[in-house]
Amino acid sequence: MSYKLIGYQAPFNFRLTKIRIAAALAGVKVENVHTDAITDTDSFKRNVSPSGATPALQTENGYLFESAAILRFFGRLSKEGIYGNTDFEASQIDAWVDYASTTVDVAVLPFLRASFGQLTITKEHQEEATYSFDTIDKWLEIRTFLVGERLTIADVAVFVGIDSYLRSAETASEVSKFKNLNRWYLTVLHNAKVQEGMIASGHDGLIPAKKEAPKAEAPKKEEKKKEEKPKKEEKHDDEEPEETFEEKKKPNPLDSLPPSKFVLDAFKREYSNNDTRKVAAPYFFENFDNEGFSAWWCNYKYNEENKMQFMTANLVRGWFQRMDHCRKYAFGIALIVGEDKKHDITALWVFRGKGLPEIVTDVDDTELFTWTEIPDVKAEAAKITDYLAWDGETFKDKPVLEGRTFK
Ligand SMILES: N[C@@H](CCC(=O)N[C@@H](CS)C(=O)NCC(=O)O)C(=O)O
Repeated sequence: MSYKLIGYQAPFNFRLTKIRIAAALAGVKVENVHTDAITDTDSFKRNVSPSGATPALQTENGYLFESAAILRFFGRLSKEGIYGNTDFEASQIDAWVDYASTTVDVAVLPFLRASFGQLTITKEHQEEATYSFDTIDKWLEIRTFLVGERLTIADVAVFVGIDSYLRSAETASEVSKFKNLNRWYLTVLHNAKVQEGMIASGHDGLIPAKKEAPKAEAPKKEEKKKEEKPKKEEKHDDEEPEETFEEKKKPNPLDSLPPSKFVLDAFKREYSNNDTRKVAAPYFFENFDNEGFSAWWCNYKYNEENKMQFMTANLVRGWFQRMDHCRKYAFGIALIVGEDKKHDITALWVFRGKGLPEIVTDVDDTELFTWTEIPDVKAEAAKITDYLAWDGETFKDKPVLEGRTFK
């Protein structure tokens, strides 16, 4: 039997990811159906999901809605004990699945919405999230998994919420201090079936990129006067580095390049603190070192698939997050240009060294873009300046809707 999973597939849709992981654990095949157009119809609300919300699942016996119910459905189908081995264990699992829906997801959702610019995180949001992490951390002090001795759908339900927080919250590094939660998260993440489900849901399945402390990103041009000094990340003396979410660093050939007269950090400071057209752009053209650096035009290959602007912005945000380890060697501007439901992603990047560095080609997103090296930056000064300034002749036909700076 193949099931049809109805919902919008996107890496940040943790409800869909939850179901995909359960399906992988249960060994059932699930086909994804995108349903932007049909969920708001009377027929969908009468027969599939009363509020029109997704995910929903089409089965041979009819439809199911509520992601937790679908999770349980696959749990029951599994012969692998992912819904416990006794009735009592199954009830313990129910308790955690409910806790995930009523407490963890509720605490984490504001952070996902904030990452789309839909709300601003308050002290109360942060306290609620921290509280829920603390409760799980204490439970895991003497346990490997939430229930029993093996991975169950209880772990899946809680995992996707924590994962969503780690990828969307500016304060994600906060989770590292909950050592048991941290250890459990990595155990679940590294499970082969969990990986299979995550990848099937469009998620990269990687350890989340380490977040920088909160700072003003993508400031409006007029606000681009002063760069806020990045706040130091909270350090905890008892932290063991190998237990954090940070990816291990490998030696980088860019570190052994001969010194360059173009100091990327100095340019970033000029760009953050001064008028772009009058100061930062001229600084760039005067100092750019064509031997020690390369500059690139970069365009998204699948612009025709862009739909809602906030989703495209989220795609760019995710891309920049996954580029985080390149910060010392890269500067970039990504712009969403065009109109609301018909827009493109276009970017300008500057990298240390010649050719696309390995640390950049290692990022999965890199192959979603076409890359064209700019042989002589001065020859393309007008266009480069427009990108730096997020306006100008270049965007006459497709105005800049929003942008993000990688610096
Ligand atoms: N409790 C529900 C929540 C479903 C939900 O809010 N889904 C979102 C997308 S992930 C949605 O469909 N929102 C639009 C709507 O509610 O019409 C579940 O876990 O399935």
